[in-house]
Amino acid sequence: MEKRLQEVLEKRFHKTLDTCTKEELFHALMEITKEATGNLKRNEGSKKLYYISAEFLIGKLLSNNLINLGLYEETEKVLKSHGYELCEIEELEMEPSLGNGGLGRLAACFLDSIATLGLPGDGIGLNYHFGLFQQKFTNHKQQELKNPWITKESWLNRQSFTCKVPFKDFTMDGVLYDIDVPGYDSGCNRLHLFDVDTIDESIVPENSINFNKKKVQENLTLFLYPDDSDDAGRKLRIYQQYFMVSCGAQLILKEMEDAGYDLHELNNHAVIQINDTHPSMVIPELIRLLTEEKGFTMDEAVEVVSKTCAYTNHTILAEALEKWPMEYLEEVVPNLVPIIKELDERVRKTVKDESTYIIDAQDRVHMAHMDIHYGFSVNGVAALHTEILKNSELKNFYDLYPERFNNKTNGITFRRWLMHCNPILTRYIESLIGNGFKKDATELEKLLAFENDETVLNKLEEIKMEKKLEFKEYMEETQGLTIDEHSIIDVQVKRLHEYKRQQMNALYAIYKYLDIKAGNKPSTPITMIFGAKAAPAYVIAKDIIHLILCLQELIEKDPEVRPYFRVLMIENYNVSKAAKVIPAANISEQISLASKEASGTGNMKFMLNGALTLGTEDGANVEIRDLVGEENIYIFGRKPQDVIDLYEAGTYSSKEIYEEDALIHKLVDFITGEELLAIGDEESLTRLHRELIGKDWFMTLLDTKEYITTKEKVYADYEDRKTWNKKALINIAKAGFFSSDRTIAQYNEDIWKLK
Ligand code: Z15
Repeated sequence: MEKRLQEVLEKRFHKTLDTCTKEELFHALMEITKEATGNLKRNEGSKKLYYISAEFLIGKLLSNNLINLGLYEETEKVLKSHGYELCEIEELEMEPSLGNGGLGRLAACFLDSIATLGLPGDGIGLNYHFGLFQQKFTNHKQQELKNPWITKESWLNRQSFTCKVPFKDFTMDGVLYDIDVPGYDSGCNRLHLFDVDTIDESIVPENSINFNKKKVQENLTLFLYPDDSDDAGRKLRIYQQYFMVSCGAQLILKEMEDAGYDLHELNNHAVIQINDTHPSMVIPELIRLLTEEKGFTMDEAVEVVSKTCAYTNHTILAEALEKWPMEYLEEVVPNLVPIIKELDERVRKTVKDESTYIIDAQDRVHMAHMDIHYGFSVNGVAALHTEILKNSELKNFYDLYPERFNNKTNGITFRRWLMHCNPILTRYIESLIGNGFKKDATELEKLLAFENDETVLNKLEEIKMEKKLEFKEYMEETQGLTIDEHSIIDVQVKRLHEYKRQQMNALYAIYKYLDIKAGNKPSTPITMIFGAKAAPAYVIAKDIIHLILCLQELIEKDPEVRPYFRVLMIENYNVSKAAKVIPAANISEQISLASKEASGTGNMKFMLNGALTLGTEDGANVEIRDLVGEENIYIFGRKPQDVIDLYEAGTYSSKEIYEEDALIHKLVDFITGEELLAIGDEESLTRLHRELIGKDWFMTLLDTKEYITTKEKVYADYEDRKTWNKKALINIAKAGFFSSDRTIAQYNEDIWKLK
């Protein structure tokens, strides 16, 4: 590595390792890493997976690629011997922001695991130039800026493949950029990102994310839609989706023909995993291409496509299940309209249950319905979620096709979420149980042998302290906030959404603030950390951010409270920041309204890094509890079935709780009390106050009391550090199940059947 680095630095900059700048070093490292990845053998086989997704939240790639190539430690040593830290060089890379949250990050973890398991499988998506917006805080509010992440030199490699995508009034030329995806000690796959050459970045002004929505040729791949689990219902989104699936379908058919396969046997050589409904139009598009260009009859095309496509559902939130008005499709993708109508007709001929039709009585096209009728597999993303799909949300489909339904509990790649973000913990684990866990995550269970070993437990606590100090330094540099490393670090980082109930955590903060004001000082100081982006059009979500930032200001300025209790918000929470805060956390907040969080994946990252979960019986929290046992997790709140029944009955009234419970009344009213009004915006705080009392669709007040008592218990338990450390060790030891290597092995075993 040293020799290669010197060569590249000399050739490109006429510099050496001792004279170059950090930027030059970064560019040399990127070049070497790209070259090494390009030299890897491609994963191959007679059948190939295409993971098609509107989002791939890959994060920075330099360190992760070095890890997967087995070059990380050597590189670190070489840099150190010349006075550099690899982690400083890493900071110079721009973070690709090609995803919103869980769904996009899951796709990125999956690519890593697919490559690592040696399976031939590529990603297909879009190359958004500004990706997801960048978040800034001004006047205690979220401000959105564009995020130009693509630099002159990047991981993107332009390919010669091109294709034509026919819209109603014009045709667009798709061009392809690939990013290599090296597996950990394995072969390599690719992420295919489609783009158009006519994009005009200059139509977006410097300080905003506004642009002319009508100029599709110029704006198609400028931005990722910033809605997470709720839909803006914009035509531009249909343009993006159709562009993605048409390019993807054309690439797939070309690869199949180039390999010499008979397209009538497409399903024997390709499998397409549809990530949520955003890429669902790949089904009618493939049928269109096969019938119009490849001489297939409609029957033949429908049959082979149905045997090739599989659908993953990631949510039960009604607003996230895409339903496009037929009128929109007619205006944007008229070519698909007759095919979608034909697919609907075929359902109507054989199925009685009208609730499963693709086109409903209001002439809207239900994308998920199309996926289920014309795919061979439907999966949920955690055991509880899949049960809810089968028993309530998609019950009518389950009755029709029980054999199509299956569960694939989500996972995370341990390369990024342990080895990269927590090298000291990784090294220590290795010293205890050897390095087998790096290839087989279930070997982490060997740590259980040390659950009563005080030296080991103390060392775990020391490592946590080390990561807190690193995080402290980072927050100081980036936001000028000085964290107390001796405080308990209690973290809720995830997209801002009412169902995730950051507002309930904020009510706890109010409770604690008032409690300290009343003279009850916690024995160990508490630092509550939030990080969250809100969709720009999601008003209440932004109001919740405003509330948290006002609480932060109130407490930071209050010398009576600040030494004991603080509320801090990380600005522009993203993958890189996740990798910094998660290893520093003691408590992982997973407090969604039971039944609403399909899985969650942050919960897995925290447990792997030795934080204890404070959460509801929701998503993968249920499986975490089953693995670690009741005594090593803090579960509270209404149960999923109770919540489902409450919605069914329609009897929940937050107003009643507010009026009958004096404590809750006081906490809610604090939102519009004089302290916060002196800091924040009256309109915003009043709107949130009104929402909590008058609507509270995600039942915050239902669980607030139990949340407060459980959290008090968690903080009290932290005082017994030995027992706490033992719980942390058990969490790490049991995290192996949540490796995405396991998830991907199951997808392959049950759905893809590659090799
Ligand atoms: C998203 O991030 C998720 C679901 C969606 O339907 C959309 Cl549009 C975005 C998340 C789920 O909310 C989360 O529970 C899950 O862990 C994640 O997908 C990955 O499956």
